[in-house]
Amino acid sequence: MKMLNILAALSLILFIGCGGGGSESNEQAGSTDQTRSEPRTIEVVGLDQMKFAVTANSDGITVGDKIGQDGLLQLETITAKPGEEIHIKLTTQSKLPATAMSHNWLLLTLNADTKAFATAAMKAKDNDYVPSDMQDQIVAQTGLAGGGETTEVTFTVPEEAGEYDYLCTFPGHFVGGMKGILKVEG
Ligand SMILES: [Cu+2]
Repeated sequence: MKMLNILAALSLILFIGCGGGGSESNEQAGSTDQTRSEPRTIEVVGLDQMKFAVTANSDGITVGDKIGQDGLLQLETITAKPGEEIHIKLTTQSKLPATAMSHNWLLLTLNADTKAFATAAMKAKDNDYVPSDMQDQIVAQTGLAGGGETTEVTFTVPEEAGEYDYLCTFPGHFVGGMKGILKVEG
């Protein structure tokens, strides 16, 4: 943990030191450890069909059926290493008003009661459908994104191996299937 933070800080200093202009030779000279401290970005699309989707299959995720337009695929599982930095970039694809169709992405703790969390969330409209008395069950959360909007979060994958639920807490979406699993493999 601490080591990763130090590496992240070091690579930031190196980056600033380069003036951000990006001297390619310097970047290539960077050790693999520094490369690994860059967050992994996963671009997720939120659909009216109440599903998380991605544009293509890739390493570190598993996908299901095609969904929506543009050949999107349903995102089912994200596989991650303990302590890995992940950047979720969620974009809502919808023509509906935000009050009728918005999405968020919340990762819950290993022992969270996801169903109870989603039920409580429905009553938490004033807090963007995040139950404020259940903060201890949240590992990471984005804001709400209406049609055409993007919301993001970068978080550190928990150290404990296991299957962590993620979901959208907009009313009805969890029950509709807007959920998946972050598999932490030690
Ligand atoms: Cu949703």
